[in-house]
Amino acid sequence: MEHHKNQPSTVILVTGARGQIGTELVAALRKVYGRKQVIATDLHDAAAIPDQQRPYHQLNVLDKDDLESLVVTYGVTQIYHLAATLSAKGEEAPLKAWHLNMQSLLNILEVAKDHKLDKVFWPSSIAVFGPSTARKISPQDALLDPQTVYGISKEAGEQWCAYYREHYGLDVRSLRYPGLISYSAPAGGGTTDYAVAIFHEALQNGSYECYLNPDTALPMMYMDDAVRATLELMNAPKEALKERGAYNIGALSFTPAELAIALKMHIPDFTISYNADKRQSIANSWPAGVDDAVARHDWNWQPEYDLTAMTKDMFDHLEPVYK
Ligand code: AKB
Repeated sequence: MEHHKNQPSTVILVTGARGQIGTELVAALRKVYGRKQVIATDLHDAAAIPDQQRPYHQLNVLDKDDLESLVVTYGVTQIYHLAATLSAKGEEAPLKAWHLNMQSLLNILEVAKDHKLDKVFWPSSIAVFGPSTARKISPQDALLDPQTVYGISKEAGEQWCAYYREHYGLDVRSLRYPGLISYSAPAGGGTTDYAVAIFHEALQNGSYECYLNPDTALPMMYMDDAVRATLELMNAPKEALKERGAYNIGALSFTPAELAIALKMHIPDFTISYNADKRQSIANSWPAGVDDAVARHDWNWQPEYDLTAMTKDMFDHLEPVYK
């Protein structure tokens, strides 16, 4: 039976709840379902978590017994599994990243299957694409040839999700997130993180040294759009979702030079310099944009934030912090 979003029986567990996506997704889920219906979990010590951010539990997603005991104790009906090591950090310790990303997903899928959970959300990424994908805009059904361990874990994860869906009837849903831009929590360990760091450095120092070349276009999205996309996908009727893997979702595509121009509208004397590092080769393997026609068709996906609106909203929230 599908739980309607307003039924009190919906209990959601979120892993990686203190991360860049988790911070905002937990808040959005609590608005819809109520605070107590959303159990936040992460590696941080529970003692440090303020009351208004509870229920919160310290959880290492590699510990399947702990995960299972939370699911049973709270009568969890849905899991949003966000904990992962991202692309740049993953290259520093590939086997560790593989183990975390894959084993945690398998733990979630197993527990969800065994306890007959209603739904699971697991994010994939544009990191599934590689050099054989059309550089300008990647189709939904592109050949996946990821170049990073993170990307390989996302490609394999898409296959595992499809396996559990097909073999066990588990309702697991997934999006290929582009680089995400937000003001609440820092991005960490990704290749697209520059698009968040640049705002903080611009406001703090008036300048930024970018680790990608000026003309490196990548798919990006404002967090409000990403959170809305996630909730819309999770609330879409199951029969409408025809995609076997994860859905491409597009919003923005810009280069560091273009983002710098948008920032200059707010800080006219902002300066940017470039000093490409290892992350450049990861960025070079990703497309500049994605074709999201299938998501638009299946569950009416529509982005709302363009570059100007995103930049303005970032400044509206961050300017008071640095005053
Ligand atoms: C990263 O840069 O690794 C992530 C992603 C695109 O999945 N932001």
